[in-house]
Amino acid sequence: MTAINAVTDLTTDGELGVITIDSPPVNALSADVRDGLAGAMAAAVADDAVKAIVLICAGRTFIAGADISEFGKPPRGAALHDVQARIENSPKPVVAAIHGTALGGGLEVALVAHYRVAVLSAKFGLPEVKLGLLPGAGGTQRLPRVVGARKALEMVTTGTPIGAKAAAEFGLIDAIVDDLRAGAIHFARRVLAENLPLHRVRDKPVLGVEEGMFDAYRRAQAKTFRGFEAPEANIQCIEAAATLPFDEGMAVERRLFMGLMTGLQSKAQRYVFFAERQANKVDGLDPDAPLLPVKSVGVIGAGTMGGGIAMNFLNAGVPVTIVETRQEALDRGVATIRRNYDNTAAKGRMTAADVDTRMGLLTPTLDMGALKDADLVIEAVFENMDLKKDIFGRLDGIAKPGAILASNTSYLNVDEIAAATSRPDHVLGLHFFSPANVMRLLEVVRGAKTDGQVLATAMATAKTIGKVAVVSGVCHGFIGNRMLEQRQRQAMALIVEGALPEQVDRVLFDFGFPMGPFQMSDLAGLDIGWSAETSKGETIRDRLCEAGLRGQKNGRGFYDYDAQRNRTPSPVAEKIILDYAAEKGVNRREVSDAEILERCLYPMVNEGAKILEEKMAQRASDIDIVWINGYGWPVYRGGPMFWADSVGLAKVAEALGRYGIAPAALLARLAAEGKSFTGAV
Ligand code: 3H9
Repeated sequence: MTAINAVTDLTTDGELGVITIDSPPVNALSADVRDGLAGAMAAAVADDAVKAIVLICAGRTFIAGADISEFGKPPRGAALHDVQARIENSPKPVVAAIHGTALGGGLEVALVAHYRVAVLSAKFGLPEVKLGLLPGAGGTQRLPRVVGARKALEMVTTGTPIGAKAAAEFGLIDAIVDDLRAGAIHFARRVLAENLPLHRVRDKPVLGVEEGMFDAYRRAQAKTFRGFEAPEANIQCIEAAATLPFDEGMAVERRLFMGLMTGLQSKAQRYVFFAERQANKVDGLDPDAPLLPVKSVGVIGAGTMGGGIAMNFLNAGVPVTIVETRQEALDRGVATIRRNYDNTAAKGRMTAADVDTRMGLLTPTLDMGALKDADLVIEAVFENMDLKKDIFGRLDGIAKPGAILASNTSYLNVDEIAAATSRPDHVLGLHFFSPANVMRLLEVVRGAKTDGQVLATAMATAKTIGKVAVVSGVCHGFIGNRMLEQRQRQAMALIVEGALPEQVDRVLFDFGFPMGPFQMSDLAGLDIGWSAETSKGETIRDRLCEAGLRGQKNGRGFYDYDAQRNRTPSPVAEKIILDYAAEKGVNRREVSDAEILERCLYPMVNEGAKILEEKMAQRASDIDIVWINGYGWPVYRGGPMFWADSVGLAKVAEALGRYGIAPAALLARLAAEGKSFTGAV
């Protein structure tokens, strides 16, 4: 064996040279890996005894891409294009042996090998678009030469990987093998024995190019790609592959790649990639400490939230006992879960057998005593402190010792809820976002007495059910809703001062949110938390509700909705707003789009700063993860704290002052020192 460097070695197996990369965790193409690969290729080519070369990785995966942490730093080591040229132009056949995830630069390296074999569980993709990038190592030019223009277009613009079976059907791999190393060696021997040619993907034509296909694709995906720069650049690269000679296509790829790489969107998306992984880490907790078991779950309340929460665990194969107080409510809740699954099955995303398996894991009951064996119980009843305290008091007498007791409250004081039990150390908040089976965010609310192991178990559990978990301290509305409140307050003030709901919504939609605050209110229902008996007609919301406006559910809110949910501004709502302003003696004025944006978003940033000051969030990037995954903040703007950094904190602080809002101490200090929240812009 020859160690080429710390992460690469070259061994021989008869007439074969086997290059092994071993660079945990994911064999990313760091400078060391590139150097190692270049050195190993040179050594293997120079060795007359070596007739063919196998490229394989140790650990959990084949190369999972470029090393994202190197981006934006001064270049080091061998250039990836040079390493690839060594492989592609090798006079000896190179067989890439793939397991795990051959992603991005990893797949691009595999694409310069002359042959590719993989195990059945392997996955192949070009996910660069998710980082605001495009495959910059020839992926956009080589992939369509293998899988055809259409499939390549889909793969580079969605970033979604394909499995080994599909890869074999598309000709992306030449064989599926059981034992990777043995299978690859066998394949390489066959190449030699049968004197198979040195296939170079670059020499192939792009198949499946159709007149107008790129513009048709742009039109079809316009809504999904709205605001993002990378999908369009990816499309242009595939278009170049389809219309230009290989080297010219490569030049287009290079130019567009550099444009994206140096831009703010990709910087934001790369930041979010690491922020998301960081969010799951709890400062001060040993990541290797043992966790509590979560093998069975209880859910109290079979309403929209309870049902959605239950589905997360059923999907992960964890049995759920769901408790209601009335049979009718229980039946309705269970029927809703089944209907959701049936709908998924009807769309072909699940089989009928999958539906049965999941429903088979669900035990509906009216008896709270049935929760005695549950490892984790999540209460999801409506927001009422007395009710929650009563439930937790009773649960305390039922749940086994060591069980985790969680509340899905979105605002209430988790410590007060915990105090209703004799084991506040085993109580925390698990704040799911609606629809709970779809939304990725989970706020894990750490009470004053929550035990570290309980918290760590909650974080790990979140990961097993596919959520992005963020730790929040106990404060009103936690991280997300606490900041949302600031935006809502400003939005309401703006429509009194002179804007109209559609203007405010348009500004936030154009910023990149899926909808603005008034559309959101209509969707949620204007009457949430409102009652006719107690309404004093004091707020615009009171008056809208008193006038019978309820939002989307009755087709009348800030907007009127037709049967297809198309919306037009509501003249009734507008009159209520104008009357209200007149009554308050407000002299309505023209409000600029810039003011709307600043007033809706800067106070949120300010609240984020307070949340950090009070240590309610562990780090600024956690706040960004909350807003991206729970509230539709556009990922290409990196979340409110990253965005504020990109605007400049001095500018944010100055504008807040101009609007009569005192900047938080942390914001003021960072602004004065010329610093930032995230250090990432
Ligand atoms: C690219 O290739 C550009 C090219 O076109 C070339 C242009 C010239 N770099 O996700 P996990 C770390 S762009 C650096 O928890 P999993 C990650 O931060 C790249 N670090 O594991 C984490 O660190 P920590 C295209 C990376 O098993 C640890 O590895 N490729 C990279 O759930 C474990 O990660 C991609 O976009 C990286 N590329 O999932 C693939 N990848 O433990 C990105 C991971 O300190 N990666 N890390 O928190 C993934 O999608 C997932 O990590 C993967 C494993 C599926 C591979």
